Amino acid sequence: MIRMAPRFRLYRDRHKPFYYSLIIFSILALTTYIYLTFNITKLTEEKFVSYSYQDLDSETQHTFYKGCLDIKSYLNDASYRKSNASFVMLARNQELDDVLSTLCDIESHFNQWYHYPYVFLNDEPFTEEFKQRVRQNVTGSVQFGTLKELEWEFPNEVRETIEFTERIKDQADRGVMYGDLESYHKMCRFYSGLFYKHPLVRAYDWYWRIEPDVKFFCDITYDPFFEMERNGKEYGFTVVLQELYWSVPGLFRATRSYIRNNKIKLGSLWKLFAGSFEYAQTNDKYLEKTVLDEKLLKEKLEEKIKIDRLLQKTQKDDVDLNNKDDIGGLNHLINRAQSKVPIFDDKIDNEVFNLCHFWSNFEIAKRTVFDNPIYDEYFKHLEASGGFWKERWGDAPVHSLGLALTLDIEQIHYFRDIGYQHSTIVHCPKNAPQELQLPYIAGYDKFSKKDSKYYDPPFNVGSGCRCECPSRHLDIEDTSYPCMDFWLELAHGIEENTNFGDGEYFPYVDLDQREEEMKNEFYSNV
Ligand SMILES: Nc1nc2c(ncn2[C@@H]2O[C@H](COP(=O)(O)OP(=O)(O)OP(=O)(O)O)[C@@H](O)[C@H]2O)c(=O)[nH]1
Ligand SMILES: *[C@@H]1O[C@H](CO)[C@@H](O)[C@H](O)[C@H]1NC(C)=O
Ligand SMILES: *[C@@H]1O[C@H](CO)[C@@H](O)[C@H](O)[C@H]1NC(C)=O
Ligand SMILES: [Mg+2]
Repeated sequence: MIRMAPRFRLYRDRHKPFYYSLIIFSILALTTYIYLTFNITKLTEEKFVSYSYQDLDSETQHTFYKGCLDIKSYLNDASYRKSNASFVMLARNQELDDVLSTLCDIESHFNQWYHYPYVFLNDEPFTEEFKQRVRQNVTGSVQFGTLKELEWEFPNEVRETIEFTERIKDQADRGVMYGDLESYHKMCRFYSGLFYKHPLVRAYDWYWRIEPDVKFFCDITYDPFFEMERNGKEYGFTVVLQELYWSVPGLFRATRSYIRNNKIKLGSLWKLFAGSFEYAQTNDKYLEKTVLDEKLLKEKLEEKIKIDRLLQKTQKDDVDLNNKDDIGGLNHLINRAQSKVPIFDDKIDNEVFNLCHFWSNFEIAKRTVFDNPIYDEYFKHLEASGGFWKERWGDAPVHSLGLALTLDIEQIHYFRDIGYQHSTIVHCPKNAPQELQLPYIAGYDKFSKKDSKYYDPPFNVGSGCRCECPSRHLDIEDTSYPCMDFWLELAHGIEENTNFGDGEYFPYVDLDQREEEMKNEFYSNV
């Protein structure tokens, strides 16, 4: 699987003997290298091959297609119908250039063939110039909407408090990213709980959220809305990563209290965002609080077994301080007396937020994943807690936790074949093999493109169509630890150490049983 540097240059010249020994040495080194790599790879189950070079598909989670499709026949297929969908972008008038740059990417890579409409939203009216230039540069219809003051601003009773200004200001002192920008808080609140209620957004069943100054790198030759619908998907993402802890310290507590008070039965997507402390089933209160994983289980059970044995011996007055086992038991007893039961500040209902979330500046989703009573009430609950201004809750973690209230992992789609960049974060796939690439045919002359020699080279397990990734980019897929790992475990149904069913976690191991097994192992030959 590992690919080696494509070419290296040897300087053939005068010193032939040196040259030959160099070749022999190289061959030896190479053989050793291949041998070692092969074995290491086998030993570590290919852990060292970056995700971006691997086939990550599973039966339920895979790209809809590999490479490019013939768009004409796709559109003419009897089963195809255009979805009830639109793009949605919130933007300011002064961002026009960045807006056009995004539109250019969207049109040239996708919409020139599909002509989906656009909805633009702004807290102020869009200028004529903005509207005109946008209309000139897209191939779908465009609607411009404003937000009534009530939707955009925080509620009056909140804005009038001194605490409101103070809390936003003090986030600057505490170094919360964007924390002291009131407009940023408003934007996060708007995207968290209001955009899907806007009449222009409600006029469609599906939406694709885009932002000014984002980039797309690959051609999307199929209709993502239609494919999601036909594959039972409701929410699609391109980037999953961890949130900055200090922007959301209270979000998980507020979310859990909503779940508890409303007896919400969670979807299996919850497992992507919540870590569970429900590890061991036991009546022993001490062990229940301390055994949180397999390593602690071994440690703490051994301790318990040895202490129990020592105590038994004490009763029979049979303790022998020259006996290694008895001394061991004593040491365990002392260790236990000195050790503290761990306290977790953020352990709520036996769970912790792992900070993973889908990055919401890109979303392709069914509107009703948010526009439904459960999510709506959830937003109201969050709003009432004040977290959108007391802290700087982003719409991304709010969306993710909110989605997990209702959705199962199978309803989520990873658009791995869509190359995307927002700020410095890039996901860009490897191109599918050559036989799955097709020549580019412009839907509109103005989008005529560069020569195919500029496309990235094909790759045996790639999925992209005519991608031109930024050179030497570090893919977020390879750096988004631990979220990508969690996603892949769930996508492949191989997550370990968790039992989740009926909307909640339950203990993973029976501690009494493990204790019996361990005891037998220790004392079988006594
Ligand atoms: N109309 C309007 N749009 C806004 C406002 N604040 C943010 N937005 C839009 O909301 C989206 C996200 O806001 P940004 O400030 O770019 O947030 P970000 O992308 O997380 O942060 P950056 O990395 O700084 O770009 C963009 O589409 C902005 O145009 C606002 O006050 N008014
Ligand atoms: C937008 O359209 C106008 C008029 O067709 C054109 O002159 C301009 O170059 C376009 N801008 C972009 C960014 O495509
Ligand atoms: C699209 O969906 C919206 C919201 O569900 C609905 O009101 C509208 O009639 C639909 N449009 C079409 C063309 O089906
Ligand atoms: Mg931005």
